[in-house]
Amino acid sequence: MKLLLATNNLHKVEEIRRKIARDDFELLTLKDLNFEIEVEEDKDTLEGNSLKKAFEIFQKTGYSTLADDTGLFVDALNGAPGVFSSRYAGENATYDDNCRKLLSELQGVPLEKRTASFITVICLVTDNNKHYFFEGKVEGIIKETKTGENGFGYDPLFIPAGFNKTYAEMNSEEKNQCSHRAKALEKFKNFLMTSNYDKQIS
Ligand code: ITT
Repeated sequence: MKLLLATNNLHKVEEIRRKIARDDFELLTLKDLNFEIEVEEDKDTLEGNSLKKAFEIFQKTGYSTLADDTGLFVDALNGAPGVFSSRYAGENATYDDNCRKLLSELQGVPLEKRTASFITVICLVTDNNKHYFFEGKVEGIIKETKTGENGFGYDPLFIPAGFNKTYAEMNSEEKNQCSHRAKALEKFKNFLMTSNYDKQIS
């Protein structure tokens, strides 16, 4: 059974692999296939972008494909950066550029008003007419300074509710137990188990 991960983000690959790796399951990456493709994320929802990524890559490769689209939705910024999380500070922005921009937009906003949600939508495409969505959401707050070295993206700024440290202060196992992506992947795993769908993925 083979499943292709439609992402160029190696941090995501690592988190997904840790969460759903199984002996009977071969997880392929675009890198494994020497496949270089950047799907334009021009939809205005996470669902739209995850479907677009999974569908385009399914069509090009023929493999059942899983794509992840994730956004950080900050309440005090009316949901920004949201679907634009990867290019918040500009087209070629680094993770650090995006974090700085977020901190500057939130300058002067007190901690209790720095509430935010991380949302991941995972889309599975198995043939031309079939796709499935799995969503994971975690609420939390945006810290006033970057803290922690682990993870990627906005991890040094996001403290999930119920914790007193950022994702970047957690080790990979801890983040992978409580994160938005982990929650979406749990739903995906349940779907595979309850639907027997794994027998059909190839
Ligand atoms: P692919 O589209 O190739 O999967 P990407 O990095 O562009 O990779 P997204 O559009 O889903 O992925 O993610 C948007 C941005 O949100 C991403 O660049 C990170 O800055 C941030 N992000 C996503 N998941 C994150 C996580 O688990 N922790 C922290 N930041 C994350």
